[in-house]
Amino acid sequence: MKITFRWFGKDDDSVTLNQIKQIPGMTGVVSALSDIPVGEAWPLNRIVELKEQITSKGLRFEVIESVNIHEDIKLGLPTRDTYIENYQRTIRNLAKAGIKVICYNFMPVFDWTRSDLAKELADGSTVLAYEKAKIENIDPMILLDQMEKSSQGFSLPGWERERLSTLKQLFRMYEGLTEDDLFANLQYFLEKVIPVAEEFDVRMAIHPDDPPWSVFGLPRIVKNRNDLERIVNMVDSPHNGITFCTGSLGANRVNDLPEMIKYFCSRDRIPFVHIRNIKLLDNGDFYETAHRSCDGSNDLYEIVKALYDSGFTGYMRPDHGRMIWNEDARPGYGLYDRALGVMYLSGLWDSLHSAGVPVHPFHYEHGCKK
Ligand code: DNO
Ligand code: MN
Repeated sequence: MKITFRWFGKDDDSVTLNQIKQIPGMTGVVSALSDIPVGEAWPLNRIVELKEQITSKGLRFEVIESVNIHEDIKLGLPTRDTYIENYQRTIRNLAKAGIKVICYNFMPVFDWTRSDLAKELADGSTVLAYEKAKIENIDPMILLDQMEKSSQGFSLPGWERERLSTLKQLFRMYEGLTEDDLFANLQYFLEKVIPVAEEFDVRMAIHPDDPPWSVFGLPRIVKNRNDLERIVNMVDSPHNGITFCTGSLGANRVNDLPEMIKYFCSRDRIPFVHIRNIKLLDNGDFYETAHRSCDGSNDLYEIVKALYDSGFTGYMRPDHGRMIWNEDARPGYGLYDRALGVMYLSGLWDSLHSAGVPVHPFHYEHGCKK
């Protein structure tokens, strides 16, 4: 398991590479060129420039999160072919710069969704939270009309006022698009990009939907074992893989995370893992917690053990952390609690190792045992 840390770049992150480097066991950072508009090809010189910033601190840069997918690809519009060609160019350029894994997601319109970015826990820390009632009673078109009439935005990521007209248009375009249509559009994309990923030996790794159910009436197709199985079978190649995000998939109780890890690792489809814990409530709401198994509903010991027993050699990053010790950082992405998460996760890993659980032979440098 290679321990990594997400970094949003020197202008967009309060956490520095010097700080990240001091976390024990840290091998590298996961980053992206977030200023390049979605759909455009990433220029090689920009990738190399970012890589040099990172490697000059003695950290590796082998995972991208994310190269986002243009909505026209998700919608299956005729213009998708140009955007797919750009994506192929990006894959080639990333490979030339030594990138091994590209994380992406296929969620229409929004990335992750929460109702609260700073829910206060009993110890005074704050966390991201999802209250079903707050999200699921919203009719997006009514909300957008209200936003248009007032000068207010809606205080969730993705709902910024500047995006108002795009959002209206996008919601209209997704009307009538079913889950099967979205699966077909993902398949079309994968059939074009996986051969390039194979040729350049880059692993594509789809991130699950967060939360793993439909929000605002939009279709979502990366929610559970069946969805993931369908996706990895669309193009049967280890280069068509998964970012196994325990916090996203764990919000659906039906998902048996250790079992899914063992299964998808046995097919060598997990090059990258996000590990975090969440507390699930009986009504389906959840909030994020510290990483320990006893703090939330995910059994992180069983999750790490499943990875360990699968001979996992891929990349792992702690996912969101709580905001603690008065840190002022991007919600979910402070230094302190994610660093504590790293220590817990590596403690679990090391304890398995010293208990003598056999290490399996690895057939792939950046994935799971075959
Ligand atoms: C949340 C993250 C996601 C993830 C993207 C991957 O913080 O896990 O935003 O980066 O969905 O494309
Ligand atoms: Mn994640």
